[in-house]
Amino acid sequence: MLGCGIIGLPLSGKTTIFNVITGSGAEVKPYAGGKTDPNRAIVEVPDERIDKLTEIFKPKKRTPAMVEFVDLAGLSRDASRGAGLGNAFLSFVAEADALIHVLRAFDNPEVPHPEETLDPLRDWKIVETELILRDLGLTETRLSRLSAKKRLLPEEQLEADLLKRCQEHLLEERPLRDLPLDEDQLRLLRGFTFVSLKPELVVLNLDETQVTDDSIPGYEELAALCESRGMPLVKVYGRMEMEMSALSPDEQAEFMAELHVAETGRKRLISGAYRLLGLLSFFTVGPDEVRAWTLKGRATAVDAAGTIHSDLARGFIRAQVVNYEEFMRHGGSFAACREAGVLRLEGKEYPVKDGDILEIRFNV
Ligand SMILES: Nc1nc2c(ncn2[C@@H]2O[C@H](COP(=O)(O)OP(=O)(O)O)[C@@H](O)[C@H]2O)c(=O)[nH]1
Ligand SMILES: [Mg+2]
Repeated sequence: MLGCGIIGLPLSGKTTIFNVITGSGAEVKPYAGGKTDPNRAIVEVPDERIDKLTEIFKPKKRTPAMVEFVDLAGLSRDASRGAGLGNAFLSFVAEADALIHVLRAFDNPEVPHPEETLDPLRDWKIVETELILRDLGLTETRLSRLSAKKRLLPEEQLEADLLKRCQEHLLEERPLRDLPLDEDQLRLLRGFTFVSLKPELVVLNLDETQVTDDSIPGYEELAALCESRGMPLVKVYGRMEMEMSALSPDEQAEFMAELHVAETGRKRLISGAYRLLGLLSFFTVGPDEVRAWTLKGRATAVDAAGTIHSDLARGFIRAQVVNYEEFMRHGGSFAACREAGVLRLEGKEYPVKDGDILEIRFNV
């Protein structure tokens, strides 16, 4: 299962955001500073398509797509040099497929700020620098090991050249996710589990009083940075939304109207994370089960078949495909889709698209 790690300075609201995501309105656990074992939760990806398909097929079982979230202990300044929970923390970060970086924008006199003042952009840089320094350490260790060799094999030379490029980039204080790399290069780097290479979603944790952008310190610079670096930025009223999940849907709607948000933070965070991970969903439908399956990036019909069962990939003949949108346009009926000629048969190499409804024909 793919997972997102929640990172940020201590007391930025990571556990609060974790509780928003898991929908538990429980009181925030006290600051987990002395703890290295993170909280984990596997949550359902909200997707109205699976709800609609369930209404149509009335299956015995409904299985949505799932993503894991991990609430990590706070990362402090100098963590890459072993300060605080430094290295233990960074090894948990290395396990994640994507990062959710929580920045504190809320003012709360009862909750001390580890850097004393409110400055989300500065906080982002502190944590980002720790990720960069950790990766820099890894490149240096490996490069010095390679340069100690008398002669490099061709693939080692390739690795050394690539690591030098990474090192130069990191020395400019840039995360590796900004470095253009092709698939082969990414494969070469995979074993290092570089933390600054992981895609990042930035969460601005707001207080319920901060409904306008000018009430958020340094908002414009932060938004510009996220824009230029291709990082999605999500504003969430952390504590408020956490408490809200204990309320009735009507009461929730009322609060959301007051805060001028159309969708709950929970939905925006989970959907954002799903997209960030580069995931797409395809569906299988029938009287027994309506199910969303997860694929990563570019995947073919035979990859999809293999996700369901290895037998389906082995004995793959054809996939019957119709996209969800098309299916709904034809009244949610396969017969109508067939008549209209939109129900297609595709071969092994067909690139599966988000929302495809598949039926695999196979023979083993
Ligand atoms: N006023 C206010 N306080 C918040 C908000 N989010 C979190 N807090 C408080 O900040 C403290 C630290 O939050 P927590 O989620 O434990 O931070 P963590 O150390 O990053 O996990 C808790 O006392 C929260 O109640 C918020 O949006 N507004
Ligand atoms: Mg915490």
